[in-house]
Amino acid sequence: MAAIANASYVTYELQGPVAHIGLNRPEKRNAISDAFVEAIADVVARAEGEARAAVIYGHGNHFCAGLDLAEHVQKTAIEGVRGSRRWHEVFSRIEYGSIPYISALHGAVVGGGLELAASTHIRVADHSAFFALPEGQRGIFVGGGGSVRVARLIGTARMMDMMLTGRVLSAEEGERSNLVQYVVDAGQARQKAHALAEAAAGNSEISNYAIINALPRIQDMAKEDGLFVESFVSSITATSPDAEERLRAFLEKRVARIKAPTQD
Ligand code: 1HE
Repeated sequence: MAAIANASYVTYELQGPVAHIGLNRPEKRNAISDAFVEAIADVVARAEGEARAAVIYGHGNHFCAGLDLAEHVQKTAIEGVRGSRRWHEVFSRIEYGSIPYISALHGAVVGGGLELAASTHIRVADHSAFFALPEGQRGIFVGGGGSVRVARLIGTARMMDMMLTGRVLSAEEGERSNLVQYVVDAGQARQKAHALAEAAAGNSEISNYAIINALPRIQDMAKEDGLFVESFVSSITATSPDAEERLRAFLEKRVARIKAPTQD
């Protein structure tokens, strides 16, 4: 039977153009059950309809402990396959949606939690964050897209090390491994993710759509195919009225120039 979404597993709040999606099962370290996946699907659909960007974060001391092992222990093979395919569907809606998702990571970002984070477009970790793929120790395998998304982020060699040996990466190691793009002080990840989401929300919608949907697909293409597709995406994006107005705004000096980064 299909799981029914339970709204209390996820909090949702719109802050200006940015939807804040909070994983909300802290007593089980935000472990993701079937009903929890449906709750994520519901809020993602809502965010797509009304927000220009979204932040995903965890309530409590951890981002997410991954798959609900208590529920998983009783599954048959076909139930496991269906469950995994549903995770793929929901996480693909995030990865190939029309708004950017920024994950704000703290505490455990483990197994399916790391797979969820890998489906977002930018990852911000605070210093408390740690990353692990304990599937090997649990006698299972990644099933939420990790073999595709995590492997593309950090490379198969690093992922194999994590899965075979149980290696746990710190926030800094995560940044060095290309798993996260920002590391901030403890407790600051959501705030930083919000600032990044607001910045992305200010872009042209069609540019964001192209960035989110074309970049990962082009990465999977042969070089010449990627270059060909890039020309079309580039041309279609540039012919939007929004692009014309933004280009004119630059030429007429109505918008700020790019500035060199300041040290913070
Ligand atoms: C859980 C889960 C879970 C916690 N499923 N119930 N994921 C893992 O192998 C990670 C397993 N969890 C942990 O290693 C730790 O719980 C944490 C490092 C995340 C947090 O430690 P801690 O000391 O803060 O919490 P805790 O005491 O271990 O857990 C609190 C409760 O949450 C406890 O339940 P309680 O009834 O005894 O209070 C735990 O049993 C429960 N809990 N994590 C179910 N994951 C699509 S395929 C993806 C495959 C995977 O994700 S594999 C990785 C699974």
